[in-house]
Amino acid sequence: PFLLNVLNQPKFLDASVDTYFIDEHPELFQFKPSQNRAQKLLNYLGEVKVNGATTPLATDLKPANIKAPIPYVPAGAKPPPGLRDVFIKDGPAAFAKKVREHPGCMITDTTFRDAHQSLLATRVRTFDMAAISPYVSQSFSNLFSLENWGGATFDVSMRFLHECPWERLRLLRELIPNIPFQCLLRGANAMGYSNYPDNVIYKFCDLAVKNGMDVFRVFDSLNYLPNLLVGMEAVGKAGGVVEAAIAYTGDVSDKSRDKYDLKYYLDLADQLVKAQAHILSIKDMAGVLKPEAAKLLIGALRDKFPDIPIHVHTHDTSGAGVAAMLECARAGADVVDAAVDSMSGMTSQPSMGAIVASLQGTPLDTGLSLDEISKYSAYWESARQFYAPFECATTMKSGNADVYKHEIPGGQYTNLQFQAFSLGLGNQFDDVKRMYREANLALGDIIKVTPSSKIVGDLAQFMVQNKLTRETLVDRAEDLSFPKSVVDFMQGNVGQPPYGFPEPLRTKVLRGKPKTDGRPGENAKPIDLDAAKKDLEEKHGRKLTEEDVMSYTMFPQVFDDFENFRQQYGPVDKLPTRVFLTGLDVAEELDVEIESGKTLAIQLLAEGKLNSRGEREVFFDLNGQMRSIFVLDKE
Ligand code: 3PY
Ligand code: ZN
Repeated sequence: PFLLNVLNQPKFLDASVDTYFIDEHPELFQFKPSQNRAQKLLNYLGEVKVNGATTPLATDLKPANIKAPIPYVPAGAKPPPGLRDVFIKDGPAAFAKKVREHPGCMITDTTFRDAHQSLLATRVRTFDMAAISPYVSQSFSNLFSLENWGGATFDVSMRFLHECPWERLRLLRELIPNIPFQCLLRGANAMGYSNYPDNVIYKFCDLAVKNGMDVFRVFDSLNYLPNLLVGMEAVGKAGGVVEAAIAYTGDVSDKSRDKYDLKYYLDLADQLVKAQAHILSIKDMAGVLKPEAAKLLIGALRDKFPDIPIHVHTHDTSGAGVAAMLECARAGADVVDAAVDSMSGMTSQPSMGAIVASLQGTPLDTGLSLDEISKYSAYWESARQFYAPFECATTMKSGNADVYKHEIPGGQYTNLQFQAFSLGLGNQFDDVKRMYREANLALGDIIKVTPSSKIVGDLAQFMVQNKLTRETLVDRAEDLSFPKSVVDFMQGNVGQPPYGFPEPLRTKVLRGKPKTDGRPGENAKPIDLDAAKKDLEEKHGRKLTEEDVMSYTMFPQVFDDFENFRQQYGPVDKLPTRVFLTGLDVAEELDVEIESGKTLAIQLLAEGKLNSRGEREVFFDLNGQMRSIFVLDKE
């Protein structure tokens, strides 16, 4: 911009300044053609037309060519006040107090995060969330929170959707100012799959709050307290609501089980409450908290901790999710998780409509309206069809109470089932589930949630491949080449499991390799984030934000690929989902609002024949003008 201003100076134009410097440096005028966003989007649409989806589609199913019905919201309507107003005005402690004093049972809506992580491979795009957000803000102001960030959404949004998770957060915040936002924080792993230096966790939480996040559900995949504390402290320091989560496994209603009994949960809860949690959460990631167990566990927690709000998360894998959440509410939980009806059930959360209807007119009434839920559900019933290529329902037809045996988390279950089917082993999925149980027991019966669930999954697969049983695994352990995740776990790099490591398996796997007995990230060197920013800007040749640096720090390769992609193809997140996934049909017209008040009118006119360079010319009408681009045909 500086040079261009110089070139426009009258003195320069009438040649009254000395231009030798410019004459001697012709390279200053070799500008990289600055491609505008419209041109970049045409590149994208051309690429998808010629070479197909840029994000791998999991099945042959096509996204539906329909419109999702958005309920009417008067333009400029001010959203009703919600709980977020309390948080903003009076801070997290007052917020928690208000929640505890509320007489009814409150709901967290997981539709924007865990529901699609569990049903649609985490593929729901900002575009479809934003479209319904004004309605959510108007009609669901009584929610405790809207879970819309964290877990797998952070890396999947960059990796497969080519969109920025921070932009998602900011846009939703703008559209929904009144309802608290909730994210899932993997303790010392933040949004990732292994631990980061503490300064990264602190900076991440600080930025998340600044971008609009409110409630952080902090968990650790082994319930390892030191890992949990890092996340909790980082959230607290950032000014967010610290929701400390205990991952639930086993069955407290089964007296014959000696691990993960009531005492285990009460002791851990005690430590979390002492560590300044604002809210206590039970995170039943597999959906194994039976109604009877829910009554026992939540009842005992309520008795022991009368002042702290209790929030329960579950999955409906067995089909008992609604029943379990009702028991939780009756036993004194302040908040339970649900997904809107059309995005609920099976490995997702239980149905919001069912829970709301069941509590209606009772002292635990949620304050949500069934009519509004019905419209919200109709929207997602349609919008879900854009994601048909990722639909878990292609292989999963119903709930299944096997989950009480294998304890596979909701998000992982659909992944494993999908893998089994795509390898042609669909009919052996039962074996995979049985082996998952065996692998878990071989590892000492651990808590299974990201990333410990992957360790168990990797070992299960390894046992199937090598035709091992739990006994032969231990017998032959010294000669086997174990998956890296299993070795890592045995080294203590994930944390310490509550009941210790399995012996003699650990010694046989490690064969003298070093072990960590404390917190794995304790001695990790801080990352110099300012230096990282400079390097990253140099690498990508443009100014980047602190948020970009954070994305890069947690997912270097994923961020680099994403950054290159957005430089080449522009704001693809502004395209409707069907078009994003499978492109335009010939003659189809599309309006793309690339920013407020700036809309591109695009029509695909034709796709040319293959030329001698192996390219095809794709013709568009852009805002009334013909444009064409050449795309290399990769087939
Ligand atoms: C995640 O870590 O992504 C989870 O959803 C755990 O349940
Ligand atoms: Zn979950």
